[in-house]
Amino acid sequence: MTQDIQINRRGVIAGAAVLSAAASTRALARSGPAIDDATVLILVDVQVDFCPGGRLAVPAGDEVVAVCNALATRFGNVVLTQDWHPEGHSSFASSHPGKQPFEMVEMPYGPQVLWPDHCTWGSPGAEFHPALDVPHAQTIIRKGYRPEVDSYSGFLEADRTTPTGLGGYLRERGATRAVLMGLATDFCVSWTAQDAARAGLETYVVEEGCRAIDLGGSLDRAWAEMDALGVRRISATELPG
Ligand code: VGL
Ligand code: ZN
Repeated sequence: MTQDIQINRRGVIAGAAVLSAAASTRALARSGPAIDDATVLILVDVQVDFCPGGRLAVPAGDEVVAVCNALATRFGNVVLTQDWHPEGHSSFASSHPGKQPFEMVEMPYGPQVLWPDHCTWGSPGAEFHPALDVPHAQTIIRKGYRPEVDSYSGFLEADRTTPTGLGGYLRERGATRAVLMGLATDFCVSWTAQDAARAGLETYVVEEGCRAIDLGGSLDRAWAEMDALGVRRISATELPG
């Protein structure tokens, strides 16, 4: 008898847990963004050099491609960003004698991580991943093309004053909402998402559509900084089908 009651109770508790999981999935689904004419999907730096085998490979970076392809079909407005550096760019360790990739240097605009050479314009590594399939993307914003300044953000270069034009483009297009994913979560996705929020866009980052470099705690820091600016971290399941 006692045993039965326990079993029943467990069953009830298990049932309640299933119900509340379903309810919270529905609640999460409601918290996701609408996808309408004022919503833009920004796919950040889904490029060969950021994928396994590339020159600045993000672990499992290529796994974002399928997520991008699947979600992009639901968006009428898609913008791609493309990291696009000249040879000898100042963000490359090879431009700083005695420095190694992933060391820091002080630039006139502030601290800068030094990277392996990557995404040099015209090189195969600068191309979008060959499996990225978003023919309906409307705009490609290139960034990091000035030799002396890096640009993680698709909106503002690392001097934090020079615009790429994306903010003006989205304003003119009437965008009020941005959904982001791509590479790398803790650098170009985070900086672009933060600037989108600062530009007044309601901003969402789709977590499973991103992969991180994670240098010295940079991933946790990036999520905290995005959170502080009101960027919403969501799962693809929260997007309307
Ligand atoms: C990126 C480091 C250097 C990125 C670009 O796309 O996250 N990271 N350049
Ligand atoms: Zn770069």
